[in-house]
Amino acid sequence: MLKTNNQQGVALIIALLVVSLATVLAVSLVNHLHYDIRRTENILRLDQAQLYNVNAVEFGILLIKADLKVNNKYDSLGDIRLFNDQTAIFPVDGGSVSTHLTDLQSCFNLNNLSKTNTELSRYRTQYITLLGNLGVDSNLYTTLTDSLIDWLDKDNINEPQGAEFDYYIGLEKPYRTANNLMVSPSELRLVKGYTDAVMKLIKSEVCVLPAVNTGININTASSIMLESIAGLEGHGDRIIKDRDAKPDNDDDDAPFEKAGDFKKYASGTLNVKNFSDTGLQVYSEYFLLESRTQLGAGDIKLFSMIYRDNSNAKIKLIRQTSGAL
Ligand SMILES: [Ca+2]
Ligand SMILES: [Ca+2]
Ligand SMILES: [Ca+2]
Repeated sequence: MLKTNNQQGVALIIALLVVSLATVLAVSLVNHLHYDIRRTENILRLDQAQLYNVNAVEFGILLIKADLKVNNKYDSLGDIRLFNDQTAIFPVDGGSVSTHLTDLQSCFNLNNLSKTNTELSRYRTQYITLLGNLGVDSNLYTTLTDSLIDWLDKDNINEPQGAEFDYYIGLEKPYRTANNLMVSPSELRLVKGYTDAVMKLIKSEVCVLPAVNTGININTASSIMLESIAGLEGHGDRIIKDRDAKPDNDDDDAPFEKAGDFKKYASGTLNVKNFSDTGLQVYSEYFLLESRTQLGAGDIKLFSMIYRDNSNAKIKLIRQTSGAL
């Protein structure tokens, strides 16, 4: 009798174990199912967001094209603002899509310091003035300029205060010089002398375009950038007041619309002697279009560098990244 009771007890424990195991399995299966549903949902959301982003870029490109073909033949900060106002935020089902345009010819193109640039010496002088305007220590001017020229030039021969292969290969974590045009301004951090402190001072005014000898748009350049141009020292704020189309000044209160208008203005209104407008222009051909889609938990950003040929409004998508450009 005792033996039978024991057997019944063991059978009951086994039955309970089986039920518990089955419950654990069932819960685990349900969890997996929930997880799979969530994952599929996220993948679908992400695909949807990516499609919205592609459309946002297409829409942005259409507006950039229309600005030249329909709106005007020059580019001012007013044009950029108008673009950004028009494309601020579009509500979509479950989220929003937005685009933001930046002019890439208001900044100093680091690739202009390439030795393939016939205007190198002028850009070298402008770069040094710009470093000074941005508050960089004057003891660093030559090192920062020479090492950048060495980074871009094909040879392995040092500029007087530059750096080539032998310098970089001796570092704790060695690497080679690019000896080529830069692809991204973040590459500058690899070049001798470009410390965090220097980068912080200059990053807002420098950029990297996939070409050399690209001009500066005097309708969009900052006061600091304008004052780095030979002859315009001390005139930055005045130029900004005169081009902004706000009635706060009597002189030429509108963006400069044609090549030559600025030269007349600098020589006449600003009274700059022997002013040269080489490398200055009233339009832009390189733009950065940032598109963003927020959908549920998904937040997708796309940075597109866009080239718009000023002669025929043809558009070329130069580079696209999901991080910073
Ligand atoms: Ca325009
Ligand atoms: Ca080199
Ligand atoms: Ca060199």
